[in-house]
Amino acid sequence: MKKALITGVTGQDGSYLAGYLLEKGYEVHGIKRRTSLFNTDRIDHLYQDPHVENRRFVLHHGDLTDSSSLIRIIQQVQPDEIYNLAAQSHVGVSFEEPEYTANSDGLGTLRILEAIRILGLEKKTRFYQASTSELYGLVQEIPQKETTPFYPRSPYAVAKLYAYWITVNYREAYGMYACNGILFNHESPVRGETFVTRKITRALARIKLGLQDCLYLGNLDAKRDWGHARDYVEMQWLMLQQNQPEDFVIATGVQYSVRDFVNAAADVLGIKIRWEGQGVGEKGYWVSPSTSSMGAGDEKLIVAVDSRYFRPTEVETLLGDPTKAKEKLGWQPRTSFAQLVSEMVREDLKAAERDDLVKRHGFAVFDYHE
Ligand code: NDP
Ligand code: GDR
Repeated sequence: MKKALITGVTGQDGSYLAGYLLEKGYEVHGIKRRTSLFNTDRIDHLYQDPHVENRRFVLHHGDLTDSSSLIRIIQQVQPDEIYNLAAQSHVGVSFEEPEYTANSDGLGTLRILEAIRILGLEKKTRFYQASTSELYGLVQEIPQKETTPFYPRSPYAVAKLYAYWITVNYREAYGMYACNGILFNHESPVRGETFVTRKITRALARIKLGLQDCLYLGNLDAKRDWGHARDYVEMQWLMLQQNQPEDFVIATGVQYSVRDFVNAAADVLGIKIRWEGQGVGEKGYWVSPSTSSMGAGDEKLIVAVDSRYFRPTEVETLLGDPTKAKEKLGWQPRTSFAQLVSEMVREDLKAAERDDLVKRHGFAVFDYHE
């Protein structure tokens, strides 16, 4: 039975990958950080009681900023494959926590590679690094492929640039099977709530049910190549099953703006938006057919641009060219943009309906701000 170790197992990709590898018959080990509240919501469905014999899903406490924990866990598990998915993964937050982001996302990668080497596992353990389309930043070529020059535009992207090159360096210097998946944005119903797609689907579902008034966003003109996390984790696994380690771009090859995403999500909910103004003054109004409380012809402000969500340096446009992955890995994204948006909205609508039920039965009168 093959053993895999996943850092960032409690995150979006970690949860999909753990499920995928368990289905494939792997023994899966995950590293989670110590937190004051439970942080395992995304993997609770995979949980196996530590008292059960021969369990195939095991969690370890550790942190990418703590070499001692990484060496201990890798020594204990002796994994065939390591997937380094852990990161401070929010680009906007990286401007506020640049040093921590460099430590966890940049040096964290080095710590794992060094642990593999110190433990003499260079020929046994295959290593996957979660690289990112953010490396292209201020894009030098459209669409972006494996050979497109990098131009990172955030502390996050600069940290990930270090991680990318240290992975290449350990492959070349020590003959390790180490590779980078340069993944473009991928989303799902368990995407973190502060990334723009999930922020939109969650807020519009709540607005639809009257639980929230307005959705505040930053740059509506930013364009991204959005795929589904479920599809992308399969490529992470496949990259470690090749004869030679290589780096691959994984993307859909189709691009939409943030405003397109808002319109698509609103569409699923039967909300029509009229846009007015531009830049920081741009606003989106819910137009008829709308809520029962609104009269004919009334409009309701539901989207507004707030400059606090703008970044000091923005990545305006990303569009991937996944030709290499198509040819060598047989990559074919299975989920379209419309299907992705629809799945996310429907899941958030279910959650909003639960909240609404609680509220209508008088349980949501408690206000944390009172
Ligand atoms: P998430 O933010 O959902 O998950 C990140 C994971 O890393 C969480 O489990 C988090 O733990 C953990 N983590 C954060 N800091 C540390 C640390 N210091 N030590 C140990 N664990 C830590 O990210 P995604 O699942 O979306 O992304 C997975 C990886 O892929 C990340 O490296 C990201 O940068 C990269 N990536 C993501 C893309 C995307 O579109 N999703 C595209 C390209 C690359 P906790 O749950 O406790 O917060
Ligand atoms: P990104 O994702 O920065 O591409 O990084 P995010 O969803 O945060 O932003 C995408 C674009 O939307 C614009 N935007 C907003 N973003 C957020 N978060 N909140 C807003 O209110 C908002 N309004 C507009 C952003 O400016 C940006 O242009 C994600 C992460 O998963 C990284 O870890 C990963 O490496 C890359 O995708 C590929």
